[in-house]
Amino acid sequence: MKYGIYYAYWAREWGGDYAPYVERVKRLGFDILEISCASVPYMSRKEIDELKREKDRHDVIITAGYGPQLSENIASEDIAIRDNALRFWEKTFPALHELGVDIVGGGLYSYWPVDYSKPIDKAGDWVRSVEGMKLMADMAAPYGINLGMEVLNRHEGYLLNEVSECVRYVDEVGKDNVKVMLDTYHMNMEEESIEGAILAAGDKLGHLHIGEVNRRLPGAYGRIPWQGIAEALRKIGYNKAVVMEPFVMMGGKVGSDIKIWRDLTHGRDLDEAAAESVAFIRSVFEG
Ligand SMILES: [Mn+2]
Repeated sequence: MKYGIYYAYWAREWGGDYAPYVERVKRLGFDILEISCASVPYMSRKEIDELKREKDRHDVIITAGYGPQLSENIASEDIAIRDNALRFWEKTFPALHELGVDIVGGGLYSYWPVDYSKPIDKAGDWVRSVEGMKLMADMAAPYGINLGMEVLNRHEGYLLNEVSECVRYVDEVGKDNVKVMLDTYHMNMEEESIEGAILAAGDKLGHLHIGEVNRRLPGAYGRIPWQGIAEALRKIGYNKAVVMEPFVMMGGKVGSDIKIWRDLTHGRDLDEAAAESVAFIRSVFEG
């Protein structure tokens, strides 16, 4: 398995310049830097080349995540919004391919954060989402890009809240590059068994996010059953990316979208704590 971290651990705004993170994650002991697709369609030639150069120089793999905006919702009833979603990915996939990205994960099948002040049409959105995802999958396939359908907790999404729904969704889409994606933070809230959810995903699992129940870095201090997860991953023969997605800082759009209303750094230096966490998770998962 390869181990990564989401750049937003250090960020208060989504997107931005990812190149400086490459050397940093390598130095801290990671194999992977996960970036957000937010700024990818707007990256200049120079920015793409610079990020490419950095990841080649430091031998770092890039993966990508995204929470589509309301205006990019592939499940929308509004045809113009669905078209806009496809246009977003039309610009994003070629750039990701240049960066060597082979997995994009997140609530790609809907939008994020969900506006729960409006009525939710889960059945209708499901049908539209499956249809739209078939188009997205065909658009991504020539670039060798897999799409991870991240199962999200009820407060952040309503289409896929538990692994059984995701497996059904992935089966209905029926495209080889559309995969199940799990995150320990969300599983902790919605799954009766975290290990059982991983086993249920089986060979459909295409990407894995890890984090503690309060989105702190994975560690021995928390409540996530890391040893059991390691065993479940071994049982399904998972050999892909394991990316931690910690959020510990207040402030900015990241802080308000993630709802961080207290300092979760516990006074730790961010780099030191991340290096310690990846060493911990490597030792448990590679045990
Ligand atoms: Mn996640």
